[in-house]
Amino acid sequence: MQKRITITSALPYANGPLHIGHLAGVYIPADIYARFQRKKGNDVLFVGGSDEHGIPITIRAKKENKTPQEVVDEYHELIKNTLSDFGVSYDNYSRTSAKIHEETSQDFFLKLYESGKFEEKETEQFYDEKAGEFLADRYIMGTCPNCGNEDAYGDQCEKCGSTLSPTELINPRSMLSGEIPVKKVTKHWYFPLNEYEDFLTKWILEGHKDDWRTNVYGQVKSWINDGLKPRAMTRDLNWGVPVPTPKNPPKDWDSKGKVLYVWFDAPIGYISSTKEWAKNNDKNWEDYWKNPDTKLVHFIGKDNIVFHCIIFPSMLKSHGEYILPENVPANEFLNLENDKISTSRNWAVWAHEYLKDFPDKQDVLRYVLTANAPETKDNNFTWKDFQTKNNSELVAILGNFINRVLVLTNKYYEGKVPDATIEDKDAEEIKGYVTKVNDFLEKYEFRNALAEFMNLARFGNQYLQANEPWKKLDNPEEVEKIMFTSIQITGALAQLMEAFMPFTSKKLMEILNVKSQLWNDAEFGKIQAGHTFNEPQLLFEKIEDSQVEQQVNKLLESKKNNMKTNPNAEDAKTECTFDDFTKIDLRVCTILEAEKVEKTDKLMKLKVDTGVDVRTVVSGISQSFSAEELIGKQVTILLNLAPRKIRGIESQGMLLLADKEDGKLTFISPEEKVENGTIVG
Ligand code: B3M
Ligand code: ZN
Repeated sequence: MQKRITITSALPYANGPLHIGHLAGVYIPADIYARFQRKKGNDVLFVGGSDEHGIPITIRAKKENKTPQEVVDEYHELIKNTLSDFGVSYDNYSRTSAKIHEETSQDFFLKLYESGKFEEKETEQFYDEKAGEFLADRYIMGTCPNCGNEDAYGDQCEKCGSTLSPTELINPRSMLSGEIPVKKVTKHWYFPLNEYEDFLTKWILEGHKDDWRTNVYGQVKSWINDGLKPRAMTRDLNWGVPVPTPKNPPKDWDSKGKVLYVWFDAPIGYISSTKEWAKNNDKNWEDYWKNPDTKLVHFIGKDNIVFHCIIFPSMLKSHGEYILPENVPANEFLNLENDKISTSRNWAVWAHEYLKDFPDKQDVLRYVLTANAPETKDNNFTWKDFQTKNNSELVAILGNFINRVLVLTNKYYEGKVPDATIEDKDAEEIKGYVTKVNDFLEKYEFRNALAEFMNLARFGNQYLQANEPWKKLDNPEEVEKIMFTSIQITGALAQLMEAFMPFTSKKLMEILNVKSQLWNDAEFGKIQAGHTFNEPQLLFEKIEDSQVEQQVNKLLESKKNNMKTNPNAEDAKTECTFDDFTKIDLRVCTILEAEKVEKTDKLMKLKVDTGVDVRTVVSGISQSFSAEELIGKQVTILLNLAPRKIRGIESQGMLLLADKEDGKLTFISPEEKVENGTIVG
């Protein structure tokens, strides 16, 4: 019986590109599940979109000296295209700066407001008098009370991971002006989460203790056991969905300069994305959010569990017309080369850059990120393992088996499937793998499902190796049976592959000249006698050491840059020895005369007293100094630089200069007057 399933994936902040952690944590598993459920013949709606509000956006805007809208416009496109390039098969990918989202989240807010679900509270919030703005938690920095990290944020300490509130910070300071923030009274609308503890206990702790992942269940349990508190669902910010004014507002209503808390509006983004899709496809969006027969599944990372399992469901419950998620299969985090992926430290494999370096290898990354998925604990991605999984699994097991079957079918039967039958035991074996893959996918266990898919390929290799058709050519019937069986395994692999590696599955189906089949099709994966294949092609190719080295070096470059205290500093040159250093002769000298070199815009001809002699030096300093101000300056000269002709003038030596931030030059000079000829060393 067909089911209706609404599948959502966390809305990535449109403040930067996606990296492999996003793909592994959320988007690949969500897409595998959506493709699988479509293949099961279910009515699937798979929606996503960009999360375009919130502090991460405004921080990026400030950093890049852009408006928040400019930031989200840039990254929304990049993210949307990247997800599409990786085959993430959304029915709709929207954005929370869209009008339909503003309307949907404002309507949701007003429904709760008008049914008296909010508590209005005046509180003191940190306010930056210099910037004239209230400060969101993330805009306040200070010392973490738990670990002493002086750059902890008002909502979280990234060093020790503790969740903080601004009042807990020691020596709080504003990220906008650096000033010490003051406390100022402001009113906000609070959602009384504490009133939903019983509902959440019954719905999750009792109702989902067996089918929700332990990492999710455990986090929800500890949140509930710690006691839930009312949470402000509005903020004093100038970027976000404006707090709507009710039809008959109270006299003292004042929502000026206030917006919806990003975690109030963002999950509603799933609903607005659904409405946008429904409008474009002449569907009824409420079937996917309000019909109790619809199954709702949220794909997220572990840092979003509280919002998707406690806050958003309580909002939906409070609203009263919505269904609740049946499961929230949150992944843990993926590390990169044994270090936490970090945007700020550029310690990441950016998804769009991967596609530039490995064009047409989307499925290799989909495969590796699924095989290594951090489903129950943090896991690690290394480029060496990426190469190994590609070469020794995709090429050597899956690709090798399929290629042998195609080549032998071509060789023995000119690409035509022989008229034979498969033994029951072998048909059962294939069916067994199909069932295992199905059952694991139904339980959101994507790693195990992929492993069983690969076990079917292993079974194929073992079957061919054990039956060696190439040694039984004197028994054509036996060879026909062996090849027919191997072809059925290949047909099943092509169908099973679709959810995990859609690009390769499409390519293989073209070679096999078959169509995508529904999972419960009695002929699932079967290829009939007499069917003709198209020309075989290799499905995978080896990844060379040099390709891996290139990627590892990219990361090492990042690591080196991360150590730089000044990101603009040039990399250090190769090491020199002390002997090398003793070869150069640096001296203090005094400029006696200076004149611009005719018909040049930078050169000055200088007469300098080096203590050893008086000599001429040509230097490109006339855009930084006037001739007058140079006279009498004590500067440093590289005395024993071989003389060279510059615009016809012999220049003997080189003055030491440094670039200033304004692009002008400054001399390297002794702090006090010293004798000309003094050695610098
Ligand atoms: N924008 C992504 C994050 O926390 C956040 C998800 C919203 S899902 C409604 O990284
Ligand atoms: Zn800390």
